[in-house]
Parts: sequence; C-alpha cells; structure tokens
Amino acid sequence: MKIVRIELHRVRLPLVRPFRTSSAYRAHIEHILIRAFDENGAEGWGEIATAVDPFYNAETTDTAWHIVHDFLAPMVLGKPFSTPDEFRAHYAKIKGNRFAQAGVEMAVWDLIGRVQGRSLADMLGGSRSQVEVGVSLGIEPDIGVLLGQVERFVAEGYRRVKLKIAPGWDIEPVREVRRRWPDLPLQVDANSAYRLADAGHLSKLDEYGVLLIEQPLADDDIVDHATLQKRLRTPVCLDESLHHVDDVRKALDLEACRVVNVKVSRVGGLCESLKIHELCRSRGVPVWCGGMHEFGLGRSANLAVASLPGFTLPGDTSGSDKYWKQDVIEPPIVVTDGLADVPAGPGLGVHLEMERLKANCVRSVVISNAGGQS
Ligand code: OSB
Ligand code: MG
Repeated sequence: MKIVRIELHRVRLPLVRPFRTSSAYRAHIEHILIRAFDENGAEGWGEIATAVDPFYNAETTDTAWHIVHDFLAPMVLGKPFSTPDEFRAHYAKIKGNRFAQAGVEMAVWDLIGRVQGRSLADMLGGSRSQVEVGVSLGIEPDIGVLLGQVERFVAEGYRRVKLKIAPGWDIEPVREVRRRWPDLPLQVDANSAYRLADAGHLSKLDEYGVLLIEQPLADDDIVDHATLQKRLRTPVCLDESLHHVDDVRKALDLEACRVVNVKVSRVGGLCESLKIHELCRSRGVPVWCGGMHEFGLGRSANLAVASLPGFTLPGDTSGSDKYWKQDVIEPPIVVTDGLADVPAGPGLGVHLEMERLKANCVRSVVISNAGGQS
C-alpha cells in the first residue's frame, strides 16, 4: 500500500477547565488532525498532540505543521509499505520532531487496521478490553479548589490521582490530599521544575506514600535524576527526558528512574512505544500511559497502548468529559468506575465527526502525490 494524499487540519477546542503546570498555562488545546488516504481511497486518522508553545518540549503546533508539510509528507507520498515499521523507514532521516512523526504514524496504523478489519489494540498485542484510568490535576489557585477537584474524580471512580507540583505548590497539596484520602493512589508531576539542589526538599514527599514523582529535574537530564533517585524513597518516573527506547535503556542502566511514562507522542509513535514496553517488561519495570490532552483520536490510541500487559499502573487516559464539552469523536471516551473500554472496532475504533472538525478548524491543507497542494 502507499499514501497518496495527506490532509492536515489544525483544530482548536476550549478545555472545560484551564490547566496549569509548572511549565505552562492552557485554556485551549490546538492539535493537528491528520487524514491519510491510500491508493484505493481507504483512509486513516491520526493526531499530533503538540502544545502551541515550546514549554513542555521543543515542538509546537507550528513546527509540527512545518515538519509534516515540508519534509515528512513529501518523503512518504507514493512510497510502498506493508507495515507501520516499513512506513517509518521512509522518514527515518528526520531527527527529533517526534510528536509530528507520531501523528502521521498513527494515521497509518488506523488505515492498516481499517483495511484489515483489526483493532489497534489487537495489532499492538493488547491483553485487556478495559484499562484502569487515572486523572491529572493542574495547579489550582488554592488548596480548597484542588480538594474539590480530587473529590469530584474520586467520586467518579478514578483509580489514581496525579497532582501537578511546582516550587511553592508541592508538599502542602500532597499533605492535604493525603490527610483526606489516606489510601488514594497518588502521584505527582513536576514537569522539570526542580534542580538537584532541591533533593532535600523533595525527600519530604517520602512520608506521604506517593506512587512516584514524575520528571522532577531538567527535561534534557538523565544523570542528575540518577543522583536524585538515590536520595529519595519515592520512585522517580521520567517523562520529558525519554525520547526513544535507547533513552529508556540508558535511564534504567543508570537507575535514573524506577517507573516509565510511555507517551505515544513524545517517543514518535506506536512502534517506539512497543519497543519501550518490551524493554521495560523484560526488566520488570512498570510503565503507564501518559497523555497530552489528546482529543478522542489520540486518546483512543492511548487506550490501545494502555491495554498492553506491561502497563500495570493507571494512565492519564481520562474520559472525554474531563477535557471537552464535546469531543471530536463518537462515541466519546467514557470512564465508569475508573475503567475505560479499549476501543474494539477496526483501527482506532472511533468515528471522527467531520462537522465538529470543521466547526473548530483553524487551518487545513491537502498534500497530494501529484505535488499539487491546496
Ligand atoms: O507532563 O504529563 C504531562 C498534559 C499536557 C502536557 C504534559 C503533561 C500533561 C498531563 C495531562 O499531565 C495528561 C492528560 O490528561 O492528557
Ligand atoms: Mg508529565
């Protein structure tokens, strides 16, 4: 098969609740939805889940658009492949820009799944039809507001709560949530807000029994995390620092983390996510599925990944209603009693609502085999 036409649609949706982390504030999310057609007119959809700003990592919505439009699409149009790995080989020369790569690769997995009548979870080797779901809560104006948020999601049955932390918003919110919910599976995410010199301060988290601390130190660091891990009882989990399976291998060899956040976008797609899952599983290291406030397309890919056997901790794979008044897909992702169904239909297993895409679309382009663009 080959891809003969690629559409890019930049879609903007308001979050139902603005989200603050140590590194960014967001009230809207703008992702690029990708539609890829093969030579027979079959289609597949993918999602590029970059932020609009380079505050989580270096990529932005605009850089992803540029990379796909000017490099990736021209490298793959008309080129034969029969598996996602073969497809990927056509753009192996592209360095970094993994969110852009992941979105296009996702469309090809969806396309292949639809053509073969297989669900993404089945193609990946998923082993469960439902996954346990957690929720990621942003930095709030005060502790009372945060406790109200925790209460809401605990009442809805979410299996784990993650609190965003930053200097000035770390020990106190954890202590207060723990006071009220002594047994709640709880974890924290610093989005690289601390330095190694903060090790003593971060070790105060040890007494609250948090499952893990995610990305405490710099986004490009592995070595200092290893030093930090030696000084904490709380397991370190890396997010931003891990771009591919070799980063994960090095981090595990150095004991820079004891848990791995697998984020499909950050590592360049589902093929790389599989490799990371395999490596961690062979070493007995637990992994869980991170998120980037994906719309329903990326969210269903996350659920498929989270159905793999090594995903032993709840993921940031919350229901559509945590983020959106109306998702771009039908049916929306629903979390009941802390569980989400892994989509079972062909490919991503969800239907994109074209009218909703159009109503929220900022910009579109068609890139086709003939070199013609519109
Ligand atoms: O660091 O895991 C993160 C959201 C946007 C960017 C980075 C992160 C997050 C989240 C929320 O924590 C994940 C989600 O609910 O999709
Ligand atoms: Mg994170």
